[in-house]
Amino acid sequence: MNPIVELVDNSFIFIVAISVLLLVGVTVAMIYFVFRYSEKNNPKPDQSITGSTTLEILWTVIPLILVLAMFFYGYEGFKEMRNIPPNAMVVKVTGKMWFWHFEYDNKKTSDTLLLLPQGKDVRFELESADVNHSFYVPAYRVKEDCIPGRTNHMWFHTTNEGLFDIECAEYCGLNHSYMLGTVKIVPEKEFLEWYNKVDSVQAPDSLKTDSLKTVKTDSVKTTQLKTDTTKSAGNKKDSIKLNSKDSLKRKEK
Ligand SMILES: [Cu+2]
Repeated sequence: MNPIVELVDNSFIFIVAISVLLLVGVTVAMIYFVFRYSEKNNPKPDQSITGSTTLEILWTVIPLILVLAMFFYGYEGFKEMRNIPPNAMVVKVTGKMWFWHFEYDNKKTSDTLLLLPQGKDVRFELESADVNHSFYVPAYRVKEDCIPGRTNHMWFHTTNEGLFDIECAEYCGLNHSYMLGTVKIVPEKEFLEWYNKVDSVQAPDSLKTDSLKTVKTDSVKTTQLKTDTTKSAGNKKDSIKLNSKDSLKRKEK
């Protein structure tokens, strides 16, 4: 299991358990006191109750221990979140109004969909192109602000294959609630196939033909050749047409 997920869940369950215990304890005591010390049952107020040092110490020390325990569990999770493995793969995340932009080490980019290999440590470098955003991946229990003019860091270890939500957790304007994305975790082989595939780019205008508007960067030269052959093929077609017209004319004659 992912260490961050485990630690965050432990501290969450610990805090919820203590909260539930306190809620139940306080509620039960309150209901008991309502009946036990009601005016109806005690027409004359009891004047014998005085201060108790033992009680004072108990209700100071017990909550202190509980709060320190909550801090301990929280801090364990925080340490793990800050302890970024040095050889983790890096993805640059840029929050923009209103979508997520991802850039990998080899300059490959994508918007909204974040493809990651299974079983890897991934370090995110978080930036913003405009206003404050917050990169939040609930399934991995991580959330970190994207602030213009600075780079924040975050990481997690990818575990199960599948699709996981990305949300913006910092109100960032009109379409904040639509600033969603998806982490897609796939086997490493499948990821590398995508990662090593060169993105298609727009061909320069001089190379554009009607049927071929986008070409791969590494096949630009081939395209130029193809364009030339298309032209000469076109010429041939024209000449064939001319010939057939000629022959028709001849037939008419
Ligand atoms: Cu946002």
